[in-house]
Amino acid sequence: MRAAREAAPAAARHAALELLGRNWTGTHTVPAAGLYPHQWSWDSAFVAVGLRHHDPVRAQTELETLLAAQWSDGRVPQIVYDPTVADEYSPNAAFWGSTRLAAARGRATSLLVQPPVHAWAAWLVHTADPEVSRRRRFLERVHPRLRAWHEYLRRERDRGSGLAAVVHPWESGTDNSPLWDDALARLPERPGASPPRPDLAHADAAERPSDREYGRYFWLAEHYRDRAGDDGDPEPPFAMEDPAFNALWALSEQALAATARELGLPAEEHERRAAEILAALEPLFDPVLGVYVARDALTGELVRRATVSGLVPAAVPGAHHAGAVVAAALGPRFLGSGAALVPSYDATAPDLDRALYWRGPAWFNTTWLVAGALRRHGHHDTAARLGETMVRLAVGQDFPEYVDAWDGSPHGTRGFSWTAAVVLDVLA
Ligand code: 2M8
Repeated sequence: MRAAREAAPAAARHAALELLGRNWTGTHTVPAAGLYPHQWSWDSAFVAVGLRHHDPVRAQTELETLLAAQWSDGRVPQIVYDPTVADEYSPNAAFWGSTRLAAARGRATSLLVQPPVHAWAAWLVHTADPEVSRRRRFLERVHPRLRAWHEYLRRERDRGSGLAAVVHPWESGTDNSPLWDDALARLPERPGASPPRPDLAHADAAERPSDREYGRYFWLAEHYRDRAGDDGDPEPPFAMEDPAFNALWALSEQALAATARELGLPAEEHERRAAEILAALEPLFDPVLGVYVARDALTGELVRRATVSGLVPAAVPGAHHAGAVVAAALGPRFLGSGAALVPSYDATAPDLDRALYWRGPAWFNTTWLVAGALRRHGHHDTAARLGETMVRLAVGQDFPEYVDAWDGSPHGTRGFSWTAAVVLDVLA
């Protein structure tokens, strides 16, 4: 009996490691073969966090590979294109043309960014095996790059509020979140043919953003590309302050403080910056919804919708309204709706879609972040239940990209790397 109980986690671990092994290219892990065949920024950070328990050197390499593609202005690109992979993802490297830009230092990358989880991931990777980390001088090597990345955000993306704005929905990582609907509706429809959609060969169209959304994504991407990714545009067409992006930035500043202490460098600057980001997040707290919401940096308007992004600040030590957010996570809009995992969007919203990407389904990385927040606030049983459910739904269904939050049925692509990484962390 005892052996049978122990065999299940071992088998789950084995399956997760096996998948991550298949998605490993020798230098980095692809989010999923087929749908996402290159290196993605925040995916790699989650992969490193899961992998650190089993292969700390590979976890370090994952982050080092990504950071090697950092631009001279400090940005860490959303996608690092693998030149050996056939042209099956859109937009492709040629679309962005980064290799013609001096700042990209010859690398084929997207011009956009993704949530700044890397300093936090690097710190977690270090703590999993400090000896091997010190021997490889891992933190010494990544620290200057991580600092430059945060400098980029502060210098180029803070429009005066103390928060970093995303200039494209892809930068939030929650591409078609309802938080972006109104801002996207202001953009022109893209004229001409609809953009290429190779993603639809790998996932059901009903579970991916629509052609209309893709038209606007491409319009925005072209706009940014035609300015060579210059953030100096006084009137950008899209600039949104996302609660999860900024909460994760604060968490990463806290991790940079810990990293600086480990390296014998001054840490106060990072502690102060983390506190400043948390303070700047305060106006985004919505007392009625009990969650943080997004703000349109162009109009100053709050987008009063409850999404999983608005729960993420509760995962950051020192977040001011963490208690209220935890209550909201347990309430009818999220887990109190009877959901097995944390839905990406308000369960009481009339436009919730249980199968559509970031408009309802549960994702493993965000559920894991919320589970961490629940544990931090004493809800150990609920956090443990979420962990068990994540392992069961991931391993039993070939590591889906996302699932129906209520019945657990799989959606999106399968063999998805961060789903496996989260499983490894839950089982560690
Ligand atoms: C999804 O986003 C990409 C664009 O970056 C796409 O839809 O093609 C998002 O879920 C994002 O958070 C994730 O990093 C990426 C790769 O897994 O896929």
